[in-house]
Amino acid sequence: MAVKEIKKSCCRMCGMLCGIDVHLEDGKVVAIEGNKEYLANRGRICIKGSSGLTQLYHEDRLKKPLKKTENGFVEIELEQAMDEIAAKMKELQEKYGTQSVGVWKGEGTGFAQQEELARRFAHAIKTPNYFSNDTQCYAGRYISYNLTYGTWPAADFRNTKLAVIWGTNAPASHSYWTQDINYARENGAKLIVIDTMYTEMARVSDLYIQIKPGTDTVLAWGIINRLISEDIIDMDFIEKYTHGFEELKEYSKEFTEEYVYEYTGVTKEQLDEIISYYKTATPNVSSWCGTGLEHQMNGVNNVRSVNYIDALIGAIDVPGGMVTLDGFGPSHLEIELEEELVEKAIGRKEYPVLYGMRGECHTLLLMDQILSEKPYPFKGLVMTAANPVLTNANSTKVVEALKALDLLVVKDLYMTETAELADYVIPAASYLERSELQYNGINQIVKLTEKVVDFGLQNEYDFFKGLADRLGASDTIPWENEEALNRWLVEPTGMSLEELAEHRDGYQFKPLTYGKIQKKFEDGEKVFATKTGKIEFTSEYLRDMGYDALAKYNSAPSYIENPEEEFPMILMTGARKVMYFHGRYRNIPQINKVMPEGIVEIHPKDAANLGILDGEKIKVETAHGSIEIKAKVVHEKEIYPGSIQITHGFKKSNANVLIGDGDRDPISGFPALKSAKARIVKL
Ligand SMILES: Nc1nc2c(c(=O)[nH]1)N[C@H]1C(S)=C(S)[C@@H](COP(=O)(O)OP(=O)(O)OC[C@H]3O[C@@H](n4cnc5c(=O)[nH]c(N)nc54)[C@H](O)[C@@H]3O)O[C@H]1N2
Ligand SMILES: Nc1nc2c(c(=O)[nH]1)N[C@H]1C(S)=C(S)[C@@H](COP(=O)(O)OP(=O)(O)OC[C@H]3O[C@@H](n4cnc5c(=O)[nH]c(N)nc54)[C@H](O)[C@@H]3O)O[C@H]1N2
Ligand code: SF4
Ligand SMILES: [Mo]
Repeated sequence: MAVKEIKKSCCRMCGMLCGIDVHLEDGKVVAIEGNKEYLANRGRICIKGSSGLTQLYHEDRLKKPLKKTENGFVEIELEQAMDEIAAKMKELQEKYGTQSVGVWKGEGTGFAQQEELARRFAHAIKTPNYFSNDTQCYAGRYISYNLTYGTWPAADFRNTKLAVIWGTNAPASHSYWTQDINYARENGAKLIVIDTMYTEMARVSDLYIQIKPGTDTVLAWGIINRLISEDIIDMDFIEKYTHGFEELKEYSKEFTEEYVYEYTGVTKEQLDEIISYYKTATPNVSSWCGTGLEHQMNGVNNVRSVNYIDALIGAIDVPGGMVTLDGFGPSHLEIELEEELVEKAIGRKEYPVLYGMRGECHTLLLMDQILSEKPYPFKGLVMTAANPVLTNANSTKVVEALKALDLLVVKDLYMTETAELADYVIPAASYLERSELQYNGINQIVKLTEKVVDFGLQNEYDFFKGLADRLGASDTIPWENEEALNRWLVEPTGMSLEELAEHRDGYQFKPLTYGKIQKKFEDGEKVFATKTGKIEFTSEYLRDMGYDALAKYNSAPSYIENPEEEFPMILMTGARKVMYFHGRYRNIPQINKVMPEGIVEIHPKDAANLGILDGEKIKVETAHGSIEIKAKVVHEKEIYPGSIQITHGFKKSNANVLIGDGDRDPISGFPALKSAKARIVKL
């Protein structure tokens, strides 16, 4: 009789961290199912989640460290690899300065402790140069919400009366939110979806607004203008908790209805309907801004202008609105760095808000600095859980720059497109081979994931600890192993690791509560961590830095600002497909067969004009590069006319070959991944 057991973890095949039951027989994983008790996903998982089993035992997984030689990669022992990597880092730091090496953590290991650990390691070895996928993801929105509220309030979808979804397709990208939104809809809530494409989310909405790519700020200001003039705002809330209303009101007058219709493609009937939904549901309205808004020239202000709407109607800390969350209160791994080194952080001068609020250096500027050696040489990069050859804007430059390094170390599960460029490739232990703290925001849950199996592969902690020890930074990364680190992390919470481990279905440290800000305010506490202590329509922090204090529409997409006849189409990239995750899972058969190759989605009228048939191989060209790719002629409702969409992550039709790194949001420095200029050439 086989010994059967179930271990409880969190799925990390994407960032949603669904609760999972991992079924084992005689120590071997035989199935992964959703954990029904886990509040976030309530038992459901997606095709990626169940495919965690295929990934765990995949024959392509790296098992031995590899070193690049003249004859290609050769296997070496882990200790040797770690010794050689550390020796090379030391040599580079001695020769070019401690800042000449850096660390890059990708989406593969996520956030929370893994992000903090990677940054701590960088600072421990005296370099300010910590990079991550967050210079193309999340940080833009983090900045936006924090500029307005001093925190990022969460959308309370389950209890909402109106969910407003801007540039996100939850069924593909944020799985269980769809459950939450559907739950609210069953209780009478309405759903507005604002997207350039008729997505799965749009299909179940009460109102779908097809917007012209990159113009969301204009629509948001148009809504603001109407809400103010029709007095659908909450003046008590505004007077008590906000700052900058008069400036906002004045600027909103520029967004006349005619201008909004003309500019965004939204119709009068649609705007009227949006306003009537707000009127009925206010203040129990929750909104979410996806990367559809963030991956734009005006990304930060897109999101801020949407924040304004929520604040104007007083949707803050009310049921079904935007709620401020309680934290679990663990220790944090961040450590300070000397000012003299901070000043050398790559991208800090150009994007001080990004560095100031996130402690992130800029990956796009890194590529330029590697190639130019200006303002100083950058020579060595330790990268874990990232595949920027497929995921960073301007792949051609990424390849050139990574090749120019004296040392590139990549830690991954597989030999990726980026790992192929490395001097050393270190096999990684996956999420099922680690134990770490994972959180769920809106449900206020913490979970210590169970290590399910052990193949003897090195985890993230041992990697950084091993390098720190060899580089004389043991004092800063002192914990003996991952468990000791976890123990230290939970210390201030009053809960021991053992107690936490008993909550195998996740521990809800506090139920969600409303009215916190009102209560705090009355108690005379500083409510919002902004400069004025209020919700800031005008950011005084931005004003001090020389930016416009208000979220103006200053940086339109380049296809509007600098139109070029030879590139008449608008190129959007990266719209999520449920089965893939960025560059991952092309090697998982049950996933790959659903979508074996990249496609460019195109409007039937545009296809007809160009004489292109569904399924035909065509060429997409931009000023930065060209790819050959299969055309998918979609239904006329499905995509904004004149625009095309390519999901990134395919090696043969790499969307990021087409995307330049020059068009950037002025505050976050994010590349405009979703409104580039392109043309289509028939082959
Ligand atoms: N299956 C799967 N899930 C994922 C990921 C994945 O790769 N695969 N990635 C994860 C990560 S790291 C992230 S950051 C999230 C991102 O998840 P989402 O925020 O949902 O991001 P996208 O799918 O890139 O884009 C969302 C929508 O924006 C629309 N859009 C494009 N341009 C515009 C515009 O100008 N205005 C508006 N209003 N809409 C526009 C697109 O049509 C698309 O439907 O997904 C996460 N979840
Ligand atoms: N054109 C375009 N480009 C985009 C986007 C877009 O919308 N359009 N979206 C952007 C966004 S939002 C993001 S977040 C980035 C993501 O970009 P990346 O950070 O490069 O993310 P992935 O491609 O998912 O690569 C993660 C890697 O981690 C590895 N991995 C998985 N688990 C582990 C582990 O436990 N340990 C280690 N060491 N490695 C592991 C995987 O095998 C994979 O190779 O892409 C961005 N790129
Ligand atoms: S949505 Fe799918 S891949 Fe993402 S955590 Fe949940 S089960 Fe895993
Ligand atoms: Mo992301």
